[in-house]
Amino acid sequence: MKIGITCYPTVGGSGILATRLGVRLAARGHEAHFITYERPVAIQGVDHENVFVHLVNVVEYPLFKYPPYTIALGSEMFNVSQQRSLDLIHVHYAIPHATAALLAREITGTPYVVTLHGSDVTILGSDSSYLAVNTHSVEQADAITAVSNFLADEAYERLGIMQDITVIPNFVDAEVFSPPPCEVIERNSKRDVVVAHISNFRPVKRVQDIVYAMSIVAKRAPGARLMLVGDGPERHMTERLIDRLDLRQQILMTGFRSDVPNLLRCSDLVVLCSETESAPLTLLEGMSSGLPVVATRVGGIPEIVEDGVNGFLVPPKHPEAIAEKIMELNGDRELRSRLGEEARRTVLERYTADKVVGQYLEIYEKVVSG
Ligand code: GMT
Repeated sequence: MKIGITCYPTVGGSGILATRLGVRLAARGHEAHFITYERPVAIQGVDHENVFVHLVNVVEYPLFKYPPYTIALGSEMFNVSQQRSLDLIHVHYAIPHATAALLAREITGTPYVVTLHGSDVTILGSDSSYLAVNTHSVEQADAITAVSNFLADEAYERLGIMQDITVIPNFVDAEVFSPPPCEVIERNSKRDVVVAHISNFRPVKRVQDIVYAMSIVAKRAPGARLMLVGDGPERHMTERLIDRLDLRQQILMTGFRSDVPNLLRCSDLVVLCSETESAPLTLLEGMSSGLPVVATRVGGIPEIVEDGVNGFLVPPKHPEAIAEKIMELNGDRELRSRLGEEARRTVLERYTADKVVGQYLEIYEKVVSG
């Protein structure tokens, strides 16, 4: 099959997921044609004979305050559909990709599949600035998928989608994100824990809650360390808070890193305290690495994390609760191993490429056969 794929190429889990999927489809002999404004980060430096990148050209013009990206994207979808005889276009993150795909289909007849990822439904998608056109563009798709049951329900409710939405979970490469040996620290040595948090530092992630939690942990387990990996709008504010709480010794801000699998192998647990989240990749990556997770009981997280089985769930906006769970794991190496093994098992059972890619192919086949 020849599949056009549109996503945000540089930021966010939706782009990472779309790229992972494209590479897996290519490995199975399909053609993956990325139609994006930049080469997706996750395939930079990787060449594959079935992966192609078509860059959207947004023409600057003095008249424009906001260059019309949706039209440029729709035009490139049209061009690629014609030149490469695409069977379908799969867009990840509805805004504005679904609208561009709808426009392109009007001209070429090329069907499109929309995968809903998160704020394209829960935050931006349901804002009145986007709602009407976003809902129409999603509703008109030849198939709609969502990355969690939570998100599908939100789309029915907030966007008023009437069409069936198929839930297909996110996935990780379980060979890349695998348990130790760690190259730097021996994970089971007798010491306080190393906690990892990986995100794009957007307000929704509430990174500062983890810093507050760490200030509580530091009093009881002075050897515990927190690694904050990533970059984004709240990074500087977070740094200032770390200084104010005098936690420079305990918290390391690494910035953006390309060696996340190894950082996870050198950690003892993963923390995520978002106020909403549809299906976080960072949890899957931590769990695949054999780590227990401490995460907020919001959105689609309880579909992945079973409290007390493969990690712990805590209420949102509650640093004391995060600290308490970190301390529980800090004091009990056996508990860490048990939850970590269960976490890895959860991923192998439900969230690997082998379990998930076929579910997308089934959707494509249905769409193409009409
Ligand atoms: O929706 C967003 O906020 C951005 C989006 C992204 O591109 O990273 O994140 C969403 O999609 C990811 C990939 O499916 C999920 O891992 C995230 O949970 C989800 N974010 C939210 O729901 C806030």
